[in-house]
Amino acid sequence: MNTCFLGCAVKDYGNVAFEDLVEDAPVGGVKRVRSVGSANRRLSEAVQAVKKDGHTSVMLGGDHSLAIGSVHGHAAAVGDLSVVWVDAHADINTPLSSYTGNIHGQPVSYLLQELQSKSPVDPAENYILKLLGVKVFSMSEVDQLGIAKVMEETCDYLSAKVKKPIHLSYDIDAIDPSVTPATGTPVVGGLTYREGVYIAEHLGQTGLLSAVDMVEVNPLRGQSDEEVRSTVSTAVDLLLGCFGRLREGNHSPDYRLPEP
Ligand code: B3U
Ligand code: MN
Ligand code: MN
Repeated sequence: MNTCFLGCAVKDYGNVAFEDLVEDAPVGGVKRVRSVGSANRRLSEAVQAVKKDGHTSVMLGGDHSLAIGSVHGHAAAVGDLSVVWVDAHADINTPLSSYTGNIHGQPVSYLLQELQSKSPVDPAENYILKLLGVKVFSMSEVDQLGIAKVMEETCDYLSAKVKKPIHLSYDIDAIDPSVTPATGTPVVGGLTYREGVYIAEHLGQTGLLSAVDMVEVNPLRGQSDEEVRSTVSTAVDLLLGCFGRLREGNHSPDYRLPEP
């Protein structure tokens, strides 16, 4: 166990070893079902082990389909959760509504009980979000309200009834590609660095953060060392924000100016 400069104890549980399945033909247009299924089974077990040891889980990825196992393992260990999904995409396609067949566009649909019996309902993700009444803030709302108001409303919504542990699933492609270009499906017009860090800091300060996924960081997609550096260092800053790093500095309240 190591201690980071924020005073948090850090234990590295190591990489989750995934099976390399050569035979993994698409099922009804959905790609790599067996590989993703087996990887998520192992990841779920790994997250359960972290939660049973009493730690906050941090999962670094990787394809956002990994959130299926991460949220599953978290819920299996602690019960009811609030999930906050920060993303340029909704990731709520069902196997039949998906036009790409990529499971990274579908994890939320597998996690929602309401979609298990009537999957799929409609090709449009927007339709599904409205149908289920999922609380969503789009980029236009971030522009209209400002990130502080969006996060205030998010946390009011989450704690309206009971305060449940929060699972934050943070897709790096939610941040504008001018800052985090090394990712698989960048979308122009995303969150600024400061908005992205604010989300992390605000959720960290609730004291309810119980698991964090930081995903779709893909150094192979960077066009230069600088693109990779900027993406990775932003991901690190987002994680530090979750764990209490303050941009004004973490100063001890006992600090006194040295006497001459
Ligand atoms: N909605 C599209 C695109 C996409 C979703 N998530 C990512 N890309 N990273 C899909 O494939 O379902
Ligand atoms: Mn995603
Ligand atoms: Mn995305």
